[in-house]
Amino acid sequence: MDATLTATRAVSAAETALNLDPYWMPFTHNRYFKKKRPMDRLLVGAQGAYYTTAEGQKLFDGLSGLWCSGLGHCHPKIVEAVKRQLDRGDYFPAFQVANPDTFRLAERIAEHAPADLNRVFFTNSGSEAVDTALKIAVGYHRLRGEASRTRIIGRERGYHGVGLGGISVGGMVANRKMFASLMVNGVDHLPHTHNLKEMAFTRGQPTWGLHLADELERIVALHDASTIAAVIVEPMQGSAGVFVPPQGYLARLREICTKHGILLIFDEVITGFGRMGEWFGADAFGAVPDLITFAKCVNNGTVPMGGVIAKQGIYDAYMQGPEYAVELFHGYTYSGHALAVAAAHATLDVMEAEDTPKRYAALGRKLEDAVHSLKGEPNVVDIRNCSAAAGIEMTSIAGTPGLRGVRVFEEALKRDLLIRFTGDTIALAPPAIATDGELDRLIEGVRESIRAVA
Ligand code: PXG
Repeated sequence: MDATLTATRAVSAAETALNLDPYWMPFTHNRYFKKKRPMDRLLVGAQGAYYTTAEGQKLFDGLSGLWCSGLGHCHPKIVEAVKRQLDRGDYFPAFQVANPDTFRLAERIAEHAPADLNRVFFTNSGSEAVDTALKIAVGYHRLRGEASRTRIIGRERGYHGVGLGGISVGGMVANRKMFASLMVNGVDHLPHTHNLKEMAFTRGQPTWGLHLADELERIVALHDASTIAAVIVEPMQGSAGVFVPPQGYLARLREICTKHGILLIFDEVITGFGRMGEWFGADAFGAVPDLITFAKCVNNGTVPMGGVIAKQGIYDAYMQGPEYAVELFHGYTYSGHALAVAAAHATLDVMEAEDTPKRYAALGRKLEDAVHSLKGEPNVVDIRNCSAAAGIEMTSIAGTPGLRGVRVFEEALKRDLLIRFTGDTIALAPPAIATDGELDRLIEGVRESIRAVA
């Protein structure tokens, strides 16, 4: 027997006795998982575009981790950079001192960011990035003598992480309804832009829906611009199931925000760092926000990292009062953690050398054709795609919303595919390194899985 096989079996035996009870799994059906003990869902290895399960099964990574590992897992250059960093230093405090590599990373991120978004604040997650951006926006207006601008406008079906700010401006009911008493005051929401009747099976950006950006004018008229600090949207709504912005929609939001002195925040936690075929969704969709939040692909998901990129004018507004005093009372113990910074430098090295955004664009063109070939499969009511991301929406099994999603997910696992489902919608976001053959297998596996649950 070969050595790898022996090792795999040994791991598997240990996992069989695993106590599943103490770990409260995030965004997971805990009871179902623990009752079922799915060995094909215990992941023990990650290399390139594949995971290895406790049973030794190889699973293709259909969502690039959770949208974060676009260059493939354990990229040798990133692994090497993190290991090298550990030889030099593990942790440096972020308050009042800093590691020079953090300054260098901010400079590199600013170079890739659109227009004059050139001041970078580091966090450890997308949720923290969102809360940070909201605070920066509200503080900015106050510092400029417009303290009445405190409202934030989000969007229905938006996902901005799980911080209290993020769920307040977010628009996913399940994430909000339990925590109403904790929500930030003074939030309103734009309507979401998805409409099955008008745009089902659209390739790329829908032509219908631009008028929904004008709803912002209505909201501004209702509350008065003098009370509104910022609008926050994902350029492409990822978590809700890949909702692609209608043509011209984001540029129209930009126009309205500018007209009323409202800051525009693009939450680019998913769209940042290449997936949209450009470095940022702002570039891909032709609209420049005032603040960008990022996380995930900034360092290929290797070490937690997120952040906010601000226009210089926003940063400058904070630079007042005595010079010895702190300007922004905000930051995290692990802001700009040395290992995350090292991983990010290596990630940017790879992305710059290989022009990763272009690879995503090329992958996206193939994904478009491939995923739309699923039209006509049982229960499929919509297929959406946007560069290297796609959503396949299915009807619910009567009376049990979300169950079809679970079942298709499980069928896909049997076919060596780890895909993502949200409700009864499948999301696909293969890594930039996915080959044509892998893309074909992904789509054919999804097709078989959908049929198996028909
Ligand atoms: N903003 C956006 C736009 C996101 O997509 C967050 C903020 C929060 O990031 P953190 O790092 O705090 O999780 C996200 C996260 C999915 C999926 O399956 C999406 C996310 C996370 C996990 C799963 O679509 N997005």
